[in-house]
Amino acid sequence: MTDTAKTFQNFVGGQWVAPQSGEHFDNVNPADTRDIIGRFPLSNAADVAAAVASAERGFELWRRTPAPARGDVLRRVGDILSSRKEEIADLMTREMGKPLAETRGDVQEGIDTAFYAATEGRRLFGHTVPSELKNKWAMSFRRPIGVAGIITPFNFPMAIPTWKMFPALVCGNACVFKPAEDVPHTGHVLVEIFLEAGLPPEVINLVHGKGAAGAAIVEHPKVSLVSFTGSTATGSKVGAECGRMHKRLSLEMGGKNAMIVLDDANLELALEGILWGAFGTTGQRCTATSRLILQAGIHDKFVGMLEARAKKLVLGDGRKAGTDVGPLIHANAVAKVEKYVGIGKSEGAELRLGGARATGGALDHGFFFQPTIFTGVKAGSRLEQEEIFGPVLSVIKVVNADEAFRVNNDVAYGLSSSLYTQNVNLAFRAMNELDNGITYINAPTIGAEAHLPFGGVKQTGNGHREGGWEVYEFYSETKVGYVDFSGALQRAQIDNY
Ligand code: UN1
Repeated sequence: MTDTAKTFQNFVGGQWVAPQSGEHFDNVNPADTRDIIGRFPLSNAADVAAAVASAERGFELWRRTPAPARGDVLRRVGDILSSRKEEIADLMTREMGKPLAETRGDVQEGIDTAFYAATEGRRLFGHTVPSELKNKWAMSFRRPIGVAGIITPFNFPMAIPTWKMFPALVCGNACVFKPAEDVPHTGHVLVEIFLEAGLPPEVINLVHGKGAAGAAIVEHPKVSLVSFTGSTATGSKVGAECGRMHKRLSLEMGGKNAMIVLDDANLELALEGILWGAFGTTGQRCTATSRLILQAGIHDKFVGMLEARAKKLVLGDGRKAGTDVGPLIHANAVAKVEKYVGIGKSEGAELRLGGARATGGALDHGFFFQPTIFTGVKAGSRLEQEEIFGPVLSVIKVVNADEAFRVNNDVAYGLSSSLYTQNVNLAFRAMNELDNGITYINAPTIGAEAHLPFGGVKQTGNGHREGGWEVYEFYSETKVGYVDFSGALQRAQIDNY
């Protein structure tokens, strides 16, 4: 099949071009590795340099385009995404694996982000405040920054690039975009849509490739800001380089998110929540529920309910009706999950379900792994502390809410958390006390909406948020203007005191 696979190009300098490296890599369907979607450029530093030079030209034009007009382009992007939602979801499932219902949601998140961005072009608020001096005005306003380096992960092939690029563009920046090497087709289609919507060509540049291309973007002196979503290990390297070069940087990294179920919880509701939170997207979300903290009174009953339902989850090709759980993204992901199953066993946790690759029939051709549940997991063990990014759930038993909150907080990450209870006082205490960027009450750890700030504390991020109103701060620089119309020198802090 490789011979018939289409060869794709980068988009640099306002045109579709072959990589200067001359090299390509295969984009493979993780549900069936015999299915090659296409060959994509394995770009090098020279490709990135050409993309940055193009983006600098694009920026000079785009920064002078009024923000409401920039927003109009994003509105057209939203319209096109809406009209092509089904077709794009299908190609996303083919290259990424998650079931169609999930890739439809992923496209919808892009649509929501587009329409929010479109109207933000008519806000981008600054402040006008009184001056301490007579006949003088003081105000703040937003300026674009320059060339934005956008490096995105495989798990939300549409939503995450849109979270970053739509606000970057509305604020007047130009982009150099490198989608994850596992999902380049979605990145290609998104760039086609930008162009169809009327984005001036050099404002967007697409450079496919692997880590070397990402590193070249981060290291390029003319890339003024970087937004990266991926592993904490890679994020540390990106952070060190951006620190050295004084770049503005937004990092969105790992999670070890917990759902807490207390004795008074609605267990049926919590059961639906944990199945979705732990095994949706095959556990490959930064927000996936990878720890289940159960109060002792309902522990055994709830584990029984969970096991009975989890073993009925249907694994398969996400494009087939009836599939609940798709494959992992690649062979390395399978190896990592296998490694953590071994770690869990060696730490004395009890393997209650799964723990191995899922095989037989069509599954033999993909990267399928059984939904896996460990009970008796000790707080502080590696299984309980480290991000796995797969369908592995660790169950921890606690005596009360205080202990549950402590266990939730005692990890290096802090993206999302969840509490199931009927007790309104505990619900509000949890929102104050759980060390996460997002806390859900009576809902699982996944399901963030595009118009609210998204991000985490501790090792999950570096203090920035995506989504909502906050992301517009990241993609713009605040400038202050003073206008003195008194006709005299007025010295602040001196002449008025
Ligand atoms: C991620 O977890 O990698 O909140 C992003 C959610 C989605 C986005 C998740 N809207 O689950």
